[in-house]
Amino acid sequence: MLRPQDNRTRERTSLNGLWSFRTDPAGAGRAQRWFAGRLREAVEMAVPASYNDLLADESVTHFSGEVWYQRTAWVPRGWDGRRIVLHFESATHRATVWVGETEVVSHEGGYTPFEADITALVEPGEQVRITACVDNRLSFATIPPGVVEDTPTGPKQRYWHDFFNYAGLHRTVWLSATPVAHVDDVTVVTGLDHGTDGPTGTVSYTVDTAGADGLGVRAVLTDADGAAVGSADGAEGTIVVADVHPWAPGDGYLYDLEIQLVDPAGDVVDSYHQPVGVHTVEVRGTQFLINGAPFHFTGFGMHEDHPGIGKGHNDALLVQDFGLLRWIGANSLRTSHYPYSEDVLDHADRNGIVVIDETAAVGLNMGLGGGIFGSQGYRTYSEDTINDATREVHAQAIRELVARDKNHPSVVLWSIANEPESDTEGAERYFEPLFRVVKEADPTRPAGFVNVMLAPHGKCRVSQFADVLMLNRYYGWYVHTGDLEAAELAWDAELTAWTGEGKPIIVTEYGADTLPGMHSVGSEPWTEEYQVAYLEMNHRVFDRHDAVVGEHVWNFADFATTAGIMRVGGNKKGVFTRDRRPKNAAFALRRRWR
Ligand code: GCB
Repeated sequence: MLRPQDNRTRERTSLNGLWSFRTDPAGAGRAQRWFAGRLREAVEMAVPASYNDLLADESVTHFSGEVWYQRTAWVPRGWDGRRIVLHFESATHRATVWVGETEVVSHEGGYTPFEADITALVEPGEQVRITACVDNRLSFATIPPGVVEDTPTGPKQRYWHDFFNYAGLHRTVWLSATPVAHVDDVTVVTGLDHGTDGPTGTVSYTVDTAGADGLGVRAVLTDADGAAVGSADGAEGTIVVADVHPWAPGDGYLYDLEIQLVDPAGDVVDSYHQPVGVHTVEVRGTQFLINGAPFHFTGFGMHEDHPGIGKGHNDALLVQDFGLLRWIGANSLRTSHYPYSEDVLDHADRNGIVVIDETAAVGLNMGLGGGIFGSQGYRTYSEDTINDATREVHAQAIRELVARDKNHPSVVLWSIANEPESDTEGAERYFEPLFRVVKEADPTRPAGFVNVMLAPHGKCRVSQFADVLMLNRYYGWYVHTGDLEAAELAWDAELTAWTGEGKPIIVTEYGADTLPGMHSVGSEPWTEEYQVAYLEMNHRVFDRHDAVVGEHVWNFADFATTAGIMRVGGNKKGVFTRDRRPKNAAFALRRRWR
């Protein structure tokens, strides 16, 4: 599946804006065929946005179940004879879509795109009714997992991850047109040879087409100024780029690879433009190499989270967040804990920000938090909880993530899960096949998962499968709280043990909750001074170990969570507040990273 785009053979029109919306507490909408006509008793809802915080209505904020979105759209008159596609960049966590009265697609998973060919159902120049039923419920058959428990006050959604279960249509919905004979997919792999006369690049591509009998494929590469660089014919090929300008951290240089479908007369029937960053990624010993040079990750685990819009994508806020990343000297981010909007990845590509790309497999750990983040009394891996069916859904989530993001030069490492239970036999059995899935989907990039403190070195049974060790550690916060000296000793000892694995280590989370404006001359948790001292302690530990090739503070900004006694107005480990004002720690990090 390719993201819709405008070019000489394709058009797209955004369906963002105000849709009709209503919750369906009784779950009656499907049986009553709410898609078959105008959505009754509806209010207006913004797309893209989470619906939770926009209506000042608790029953919507904490709604669990199906909600309905509907709008009409004019199909452009010029689209006669074209293949017309309805494309959702995401619907959290699953959706069924109707065009008129016809069900056209269902999709599981809240953070990857899906689409339907609706050519047969629409008439160019006429209006069409689009209805989407979006379900936010999590179960043991979803990624992330959750459970809806029956309680005396009704069913309640519980889950094991530490961020609010925002839901809705978070990203753009497109109506798009392509030629009937079309480019269906493109995969690009690049190479670099550091010769004595300057670097030479290779751009290898594979193209899938549909309805294209009798047509040929041509690939044309141009540089950022539009100058021709090279071309190749055939559905697979390699273009050599002499004196290449590599894509590198901090230098988001992109070439344009135009994939053309050409008829025997040489006319272009379909075209797709794929941005290409020529670079290489490699793990060698304890080093993480980008373009053959050791790379040290500085930056954050982030969230798609803003006041009002929740997990809705917004370009202005994207630019603001990346402005702050640049200001503070961050060269990278992790898409904790789900695939982010494709606009984020495009922006990272263009701005040379390196990305660790994560699936939504978070909270596969029922022992974590002692029930603080969710429900107690479950075993993580069992027939009734995380089981073979969950693993199938997880495998599909990995495949969809790689399929969507494989061509982004910013993506250098796949994270297939965050903090799963990883110290048990069940964990080993669960994860081994998933590492095969990610390697099969992308043999070119390293892959790993994010290890939790409860599965330290010597106990973790999953890190054996990972190319890179990603560790989340809270020495000085969740353990040795307020005692940074003891924390430093313990952390250093654990890290020393991990370095024996001979793999690169990225500390993917370290952080301390901090109330902005709270100060102390002593070593007092929750103060701005403590956050700074905590980070400095961590940095002393990292700097003693060459195998530590990355430091991602948790979190970039404060973010919304579910209610709990551990959270005061959400998670406060942000270096910036939720409205992006710096805490003292931001200046300390800026000094270190710049
Ligand atoms: C973690 C999780 C993250 C939490 C964080 C915390 O280990 O990966 O999702 O928000 O800890 O602040 O407790």
